[in-house]
Amino acid sequence: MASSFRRKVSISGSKDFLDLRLESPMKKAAGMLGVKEALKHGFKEMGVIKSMGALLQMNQDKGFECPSCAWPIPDKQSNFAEYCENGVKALADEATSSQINASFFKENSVEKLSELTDYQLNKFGRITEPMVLRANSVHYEPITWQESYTLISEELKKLSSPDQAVFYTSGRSSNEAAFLYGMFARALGTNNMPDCSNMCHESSGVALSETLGMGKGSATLEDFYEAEVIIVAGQNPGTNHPRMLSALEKCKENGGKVISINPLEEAGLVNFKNPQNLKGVFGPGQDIADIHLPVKINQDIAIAKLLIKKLAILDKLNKGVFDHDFIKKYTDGYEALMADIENYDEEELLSKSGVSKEKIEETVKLLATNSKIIICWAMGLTQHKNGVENIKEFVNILLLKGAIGKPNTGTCPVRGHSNVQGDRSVGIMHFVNKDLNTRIKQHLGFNAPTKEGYDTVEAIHAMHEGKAKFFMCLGGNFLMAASDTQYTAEAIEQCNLTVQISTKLNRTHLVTGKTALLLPTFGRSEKDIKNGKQRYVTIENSMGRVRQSMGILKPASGAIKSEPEIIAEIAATHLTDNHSVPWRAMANDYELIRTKIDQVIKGYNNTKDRSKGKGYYLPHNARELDFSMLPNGRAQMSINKLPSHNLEKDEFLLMTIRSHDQFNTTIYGLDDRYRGVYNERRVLFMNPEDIKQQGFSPLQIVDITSFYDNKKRTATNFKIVAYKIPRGNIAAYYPETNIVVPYNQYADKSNTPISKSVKVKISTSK
Ligand SMILES: Nc1nc2c(c(=O)[nH]1)N[C@H]1C(S)=C(S)[C@@H](COP(=O)(O)OP(=O)(O)OC[C@H]3O[C@@H](n4cnc5c(=O)[nH]c(N)nc54)[C@H](O)[C@@H]3O)O[C@H]1N2
Ligand SMILES: Nc1nc2c(c(=O)[nH]1)N[C@H]1C(S)=C(S)[C@@H](COP(=O)(O)OP(=O)(O)OC[C@H]3O[C@@H](n4cnc5c(=O)[nH]c(N)nc54)[C@H](O)[C@@H]3O)O[C@H]1N2
Ligand SMILES: [Mo]
Repeated sequence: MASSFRRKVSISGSKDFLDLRLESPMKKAAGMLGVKEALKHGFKEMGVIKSMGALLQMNQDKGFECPSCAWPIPDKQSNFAEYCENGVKALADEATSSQINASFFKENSVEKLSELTDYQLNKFGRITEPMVLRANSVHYEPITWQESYTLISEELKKLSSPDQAVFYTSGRSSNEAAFLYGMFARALGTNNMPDCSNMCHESSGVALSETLGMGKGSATLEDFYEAEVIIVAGQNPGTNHPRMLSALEKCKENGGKVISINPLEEAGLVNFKNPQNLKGVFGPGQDIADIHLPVKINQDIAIAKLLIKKLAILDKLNKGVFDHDFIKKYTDGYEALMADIENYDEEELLSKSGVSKEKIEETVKLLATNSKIIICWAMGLTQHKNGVENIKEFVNILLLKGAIGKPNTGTCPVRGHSNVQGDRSVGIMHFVNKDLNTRIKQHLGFNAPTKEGYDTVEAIHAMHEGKAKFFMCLGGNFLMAASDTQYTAEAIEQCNLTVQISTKLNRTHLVTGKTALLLPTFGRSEKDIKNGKQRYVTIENSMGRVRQSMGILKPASGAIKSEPEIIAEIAATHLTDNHSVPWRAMANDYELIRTKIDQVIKGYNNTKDRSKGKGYYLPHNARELDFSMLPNGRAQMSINKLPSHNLEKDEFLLMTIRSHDQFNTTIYGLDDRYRGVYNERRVLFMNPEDIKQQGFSPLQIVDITSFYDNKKRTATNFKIVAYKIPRGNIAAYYPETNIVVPYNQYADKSNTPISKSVKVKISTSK
């Protein structure tokens, strides 16, 4: 599909089918097969020597943090191999020996490249020199670093207000890079800082802030081991956070129980063969989920309400189910919640949830008799219109049980990108924090803007309307990550200049503003040497622990620069050396950046020393049972409504999910091994009864269409795969399906796109 700009670039690439092969979905995750797959991938991309060298240093105290997910390494680390199959794939993808340079771009126009799939684009390998796409050209050509900084500054000077500039951040950047980047945007005068978490855990951030006072999870990894019940809702750890399975396994070995709430029976939650111990390699593996609740898409609130209702009845009969001392001492809203739950009918909740009565009873029993409870979740809860309320309802359960701020309890929004939490902590956010602005004035010497900026959906809208003209991205693949690919492409193409600080080629480099810059940077695994000294950066994991990361591999090219260096040079060029922030000095010496982070960012303290080894935990109010920042100084129970979708007979709820062979928009391979899908991504998972009822047949080729605001949005060419998924629900991979997610449909309060519950119809492809 061509976009409206004069460059004829495709927003989807080829939709030709490959040779799809189907097998039964796997019950077991990882084990030796996982290790074999990982090494195969690593050796192919990086070569044997480089792979082994790098793997020995990944997630170790003196090495680098895995660039894949944000799951923490154990506080008391025992495994010499603290990585997983998908971590190895992420490393191999970054440390690949494939490369592209000026002659590649001379041969290949952006128009031609855009006809390829995202998988093919990523396969070209690392970008090795700065490139520019001039206004009337379809070929990138080389540009010097200094010329690119000047070009950026010239464009910034042309803006009539700093608010015409937008600065996006993906979650793989270090704290040091993100801090400089956020402070540069503010020094320029704008809070337009959308970031990937707007599309991800923003709903968690809002829900947790409103109920518990801070937008981060409270459980630590150590809490997992002796928890009595762990609920995993809307998350696929076997693929997306494989090392989490080791923690769940440990909990089970200590007698804990795991409950999975998911429309799909994901491998890993069913059975896990831990490749890091002998039992897992040679034995039968551990069954992880004791209870699987196959919820219908977006009916988690129905389950949570049903659980609360049944627990409340038991509590009345036999005191001790709820923690009344805790409720009295620390919470607000108990009576209102109990009154509201009376309005719901058990049978109705049960039928909405799609889960059997027996399984609900089993779950109620576990929750009634245990109090060390942790609730984990990811995109299956956040990416809905009611994403914030989904999470608040589960927080209600924890508060009723007094399962907050005590050992082996708490909230666990499992973060995606390896440093997405750190980026937010050190100042990447679109809203205004008065305290932060005061400290910026005090320690960095400038007045930070006081007007709220654009988040992701607002930024797209502003660009589309021509209100934003300059768009810079610190990593990521904005076009493919955002919803409504066609609309987002049109938005980006409205810009005068788009700037991408990136490691590898992706579609956002091809669908660009009038002029585009491609600035190549180091990956996490690469050595960052300045004046003969090897430097490290810091990362914050999903549980709020800050730790050092030092790359060990030779950089992909001598012509690429570190992220802090690129940002500092842009800032110094534009704001000049007279600015109150010593940009260049900070990029020369990261200790200077860390000192400023300690001064400006609350909770960061003596990071230089404390980030060594296992690192240090940032303070968390809920861990201390301090709710003084909330109304009445108490944690807030909340009243949340049931969602309603009113589906017609031929309408389905679509969830857009990840395969086992991708990291977000980076497609490593074409298999989804655990779900039994090989060599094809354009598949649509559908219940066999629905296939029959709609008059389709398995492997038939169909289009998926959504109808919102009187507009049809269609993703074409998907093969139907019969799959165990609730009736009325379908699933297909992201980002191929983003085209049907409307830009203006997102969660209340958090603006997270509704990527897990898009109302669609299915039709035979023409
Ligand atoms: N290998 C690998 N690791 C990754 C990533 C990756 O792409 N690849 N991405 C990283 C990022 S940025 C993130 S945010 C995380 C994402 O991690 P996940 O959130 O696990 O990723 P998704 O594939 O989006 O899966 C969502 C899960 O929610 C379920 N689900 C969908 N709708 C509902 C619902 O309404 N209710 C419930 N209960 N469940 C539902 C789906 O069946 C699926 O199992 O992973 C991170 N780690
Ligand atoms: N429909 C649908 N849409 C979704 C989702 C969904 O589940 N469904 N999930 C959403 C979620 S949870 C997220 S987090 C977003 C992800 O959105 P993004 O974070 O924007 O996307 P990624 O695919 O992670 O970005 C990959 C690109 O980052 C660059 N890169 C990789 N490593 C580095 C590095 O170290 N430094 C720099 N500077 N660049 C690097 C590479 O060029 C690579 O092509 O997508 C969201 N979009
Ligand atoms: Mo994410």
